[in-house]
Amino acid sequence: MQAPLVSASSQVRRYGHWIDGQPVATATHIQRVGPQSDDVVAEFSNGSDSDAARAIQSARRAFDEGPWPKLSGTERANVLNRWADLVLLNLDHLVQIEIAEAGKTIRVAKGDLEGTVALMRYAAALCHQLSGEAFTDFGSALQAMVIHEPVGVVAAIVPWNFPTIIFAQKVPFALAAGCTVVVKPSELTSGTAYELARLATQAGLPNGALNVVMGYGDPVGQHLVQSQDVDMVSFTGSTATGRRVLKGQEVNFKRVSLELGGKSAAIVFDDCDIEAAVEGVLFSIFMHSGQLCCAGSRLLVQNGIAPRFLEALIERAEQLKIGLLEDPSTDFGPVVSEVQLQSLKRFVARAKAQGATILSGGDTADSRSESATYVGASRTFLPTILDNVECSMEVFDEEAFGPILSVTRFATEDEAVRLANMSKYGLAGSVWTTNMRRAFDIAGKVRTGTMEINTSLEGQPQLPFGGFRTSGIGREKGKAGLEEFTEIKTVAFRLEARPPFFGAK
Ligand code: TXE
Repeated sequence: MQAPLVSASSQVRRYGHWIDGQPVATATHIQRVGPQSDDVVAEFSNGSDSDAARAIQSARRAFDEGPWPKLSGTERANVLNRWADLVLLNLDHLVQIEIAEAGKTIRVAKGDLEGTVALMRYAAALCHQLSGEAFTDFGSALQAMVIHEPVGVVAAIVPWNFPTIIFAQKVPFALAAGCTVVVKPSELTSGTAYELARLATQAGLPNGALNVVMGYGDPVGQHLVQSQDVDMVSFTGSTATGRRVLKGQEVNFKRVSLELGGKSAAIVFDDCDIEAAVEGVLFSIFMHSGQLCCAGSRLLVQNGIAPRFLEALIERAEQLKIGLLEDPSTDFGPVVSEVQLQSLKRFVARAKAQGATILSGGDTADSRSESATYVGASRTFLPTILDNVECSMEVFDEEAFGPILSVTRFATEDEAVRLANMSKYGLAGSVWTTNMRRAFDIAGKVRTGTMEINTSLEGQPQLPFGGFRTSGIGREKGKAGLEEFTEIKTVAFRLEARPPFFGAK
């Protein structure tokens, strides 16, 4: 039987928390005005400290007393696979929520949900792979094992840009390791987290193994970060909030994984396949209106090809179709909120004042006559390309978190590497060249968690994701993404009594 939403009587979905396998109503709600218009599209529970505490206690009980951590890998995998099946069955509903709350185009939203299912199935397969090591070379009297145990109760704090994918990079992996989880979705996009948790219960996940508590970062996120009953915080969001999460551990020392910002470089050489490079660069900065941490937001282009490359890039950027998010031919949509929109406008104004040249975009879509009639035009920031960006400018290394590409030219390979590494971040990047020796050399020299050669934004579940420097700590996805949610335990055992260490009694 499907548990009802707290209220689904009108177009506006009203959500409670999901705690201990059931919906929990709250007195007050956060109204979500959708990215596309002034309409309220959902109401999320405005969680309190006591709601957060209740969700933590539910997860704590499920870990300390419940069956989940003690199940076999096969039993856990069966639940995760059934969960993935249910997500597929409910895909259209989940896609509609992502369109309404996150402002995704239908193509991006579908891709996210399919990616979510793939991550769940991969995590299910990993349930069988929590193996350890055995040490048998200490002589006949002693042997030892090194094993992975679930870390315990995990608080998964999720941002608004990829509410399902980021959820799925954390939650199924934590569950596969035998942990129990409390999810705190963004106050802008909480709907799919609730739905995914409801479907998990339907798939047979024991009550309390996955809880969703909605609300603002303060108090709900803050409570999760500080609680003594939470063993690990897995956080994705801004570098500033990531710092607060780390500071919260001065007392507790709980495990923390952080997936934060980026200012990734796409390095384009004269000898690249120009058409493929243009499409790859375009995709990596303008997908979901550039609201992704691994966006290729810095273009480093070699002098010889720069004029031709930029001409082709501008032409393609200006062809991107802005329109109704539900229309499969729409390429590009609004940014998530008015706050974010104003921040992008100020960012471009500062870049201009510091000497950058706007080659394309720089304003909202209602400034372009052919887009002016589209209902979300005034909330859509046009694909923007800024030229003549120097290392000293803010735009060179600050994350805009929107569709803004900065362009810097280079002459040599060494200069390209130096510019790419001139960043406080180290999340991702790409290199575009037909010279494979050079490509691998550069992939080795750029200090980021992911480097791609002649491609961008490959997000397969097998590939670990995370950053160097202020881009974060730890890895999600891949086998590393499972081990992240485990503690290592050494178990030594004597087969014969050890000779006494101290003198005779
Ligand atoms: O992020 P926050 P916001 C960047 C982007 C954006 C900026 C602000 O530049 O403009 O961050 O966005 C919860 N303790 N990114 O405000 O604050 C919060 O409720 C615990 C990059 O949305 O980092 C939400 O669930 N949790 C990013 C989550 O943290 C707290 C994606 C992220 O919110 C908290 C999104 C606290 N004190 C924005 N305060 C990326 N790297 O992918 C807030 N939260």
